[in-house]
Amino acid sequence: MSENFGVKSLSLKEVYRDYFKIGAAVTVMDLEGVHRDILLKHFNSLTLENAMKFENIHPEEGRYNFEPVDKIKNFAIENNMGIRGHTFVWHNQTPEWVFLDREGNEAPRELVVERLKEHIKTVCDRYADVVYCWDVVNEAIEDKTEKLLRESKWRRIIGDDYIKIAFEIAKEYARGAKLFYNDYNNEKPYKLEKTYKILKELLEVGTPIDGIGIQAHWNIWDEDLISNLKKAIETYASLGLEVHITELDISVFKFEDRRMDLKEPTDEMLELQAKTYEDVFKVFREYKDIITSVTLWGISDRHTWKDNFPVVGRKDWPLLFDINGKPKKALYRILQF
Ligand code: HXH
Repeated sequence: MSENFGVKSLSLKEVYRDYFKIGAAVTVMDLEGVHRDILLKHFNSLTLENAMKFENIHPEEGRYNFEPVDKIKNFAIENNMGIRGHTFVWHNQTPEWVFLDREGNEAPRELVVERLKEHIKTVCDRYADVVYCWDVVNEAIEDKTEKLLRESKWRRIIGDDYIKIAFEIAKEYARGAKLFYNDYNNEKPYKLEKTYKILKELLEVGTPIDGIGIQAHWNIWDEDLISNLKKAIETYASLGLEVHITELDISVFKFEDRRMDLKEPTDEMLELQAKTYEDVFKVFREYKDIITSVTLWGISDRHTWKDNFPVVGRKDWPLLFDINGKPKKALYRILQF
């Protein structure tokens, strides 16, 4: 009898029912075929991998593209799922028009704030019945230099208080959905320290932030991961914040590794990956009073944004299901504990 006997029938969302929501990042294509079946069996939360980003949902002034978002919303409602809204203010995937006036010069502060308000109001109103939290600001913290805040058009035009302003606008229109600040590497000491500082200051001046999203784009070779993660969760909890794991995937490559020769992951990699998933989910369960949602950044290894990042054209295998949608070792390890 295989060691997986019995575990095959288990469902992630059922196994974790008393812990936290289990989410996946999706495109409309994922609502069909094998991915649909996986979503229905294992997940109770969805994030739109791209469709809600500013450049997709609001490509031109006065024109919104709601169609793919509505499809996913309807699928979520039909199947009792919630949506993690992603994202309003980000330095990437935001169209140029937001920052330009009618003459094509840099727009004044008031115009940019007004546009953000209209955008947040429109999107919040349309999806209020299904969205349980919003990534209000994504990736605002600088990670290359000693500086705290990243340079961006949002910051340059609105000023250093742009984060507070974005949360205040979201608070006004989000109708009770939780408001999150989301970033990557924010469990690593160098960025944890900066993030703690920024969030503490924001909270002290009354910014309505409910939680922090730890993106969790991790890999199987990081020996400090578990200790960093625990420290980060405790640090954020000390500020009274909820924690969401928002974009979990566990690459088989170290970030610096540029190798391009692999046609499939090695057995050693798959075992290390299973162990890493097992270890991080153990931490998630341990902190279930702080962590309220865990989202995988994709469904299966058939397609993942890691296929092109950080090495363009290289395949990666960072998720819980293989390229055919079959469960990997890693899935079984987090279903049985
Ligand atoms: C996320 N960014 C986004 O939140 C999500 O919306 C998107 O779909 C995928 C990933 C992760 C990310 C962050 C930084 C980055 C690339 C991706 O760029 C660098 C990271 C480290 C060092 C240098 C650049």
